[in-house]
Amino acid sequence: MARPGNKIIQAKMVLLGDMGTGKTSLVLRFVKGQFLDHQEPTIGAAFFTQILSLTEATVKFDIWDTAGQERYHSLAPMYYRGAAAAVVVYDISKMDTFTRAKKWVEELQRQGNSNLVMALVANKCDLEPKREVETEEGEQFAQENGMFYIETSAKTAENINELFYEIAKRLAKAFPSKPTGMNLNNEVRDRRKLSCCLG
Ligand SMILES: Nc1nc2c(ncn2[C@@H]2O[C@H](COP(=O)(O)OP(=O)(O)OP(=O)(O)O)[C@@H](O)[C@H]2O)c(=O)[nH]1
Ligand SMILES: [Mg+2]
Repeated sequence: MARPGNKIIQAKMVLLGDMGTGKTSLVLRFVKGQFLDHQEPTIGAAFFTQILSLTEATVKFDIWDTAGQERYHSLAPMYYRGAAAAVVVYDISKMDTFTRAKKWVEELQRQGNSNLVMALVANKCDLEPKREVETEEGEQFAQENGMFYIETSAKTAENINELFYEIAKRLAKAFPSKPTGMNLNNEVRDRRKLSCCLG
């Protein structure tokens, strides 16, 4: 629950990345605390919600988990348009998924939302013996593109909460804490702020 005076931010978040990189698994770990060894490929996209309470704000995430298969690529703009945060995922054990992640970042940048909070997620870090993408490569690409970099495992839950907390913190920072609306409850007021700022 939000404390009095604590701002509420409703934020659209999108997950992008090659098929099988673990997008759905990351979201299911965060939202439901579960992991499936045989997660079905996503068809089109899936929608989830989750609330995170920080000291400075309560963030309500509307999460669009897109399908990585190439045939769904053309749907992606529907999901990243108007997003406040984008999570681009690759699998550390497959170099081609890192190549695909770079393409998603380029596509997001062509959309020109400079306020977008972007995370580069190197998932499946439990597969260290099969690693094909070195930490430094991911870190460097993230740094060059104004993203934050994090290594996760949906399987072991490593860094999953950290990923979403970091995004929430960055979103909270991006929104001014002084209320501007009149006679509105926090939620309506902050929704207005978001719709004006995030398009
Ligand atoms: N070892 C390991 N396997 C994982 C991890 N995350 C996901 N997987 C497995 O990788 C496979 C694909 O995971 P999904 O979450 O379906 O991947 P996705 O990115 O949503 O795939 P699409 O929906 O097709 O785009 C599943 O069998 C998962 O169990 C992880 O961190 N470690
Ligand atoms: Mg999926």
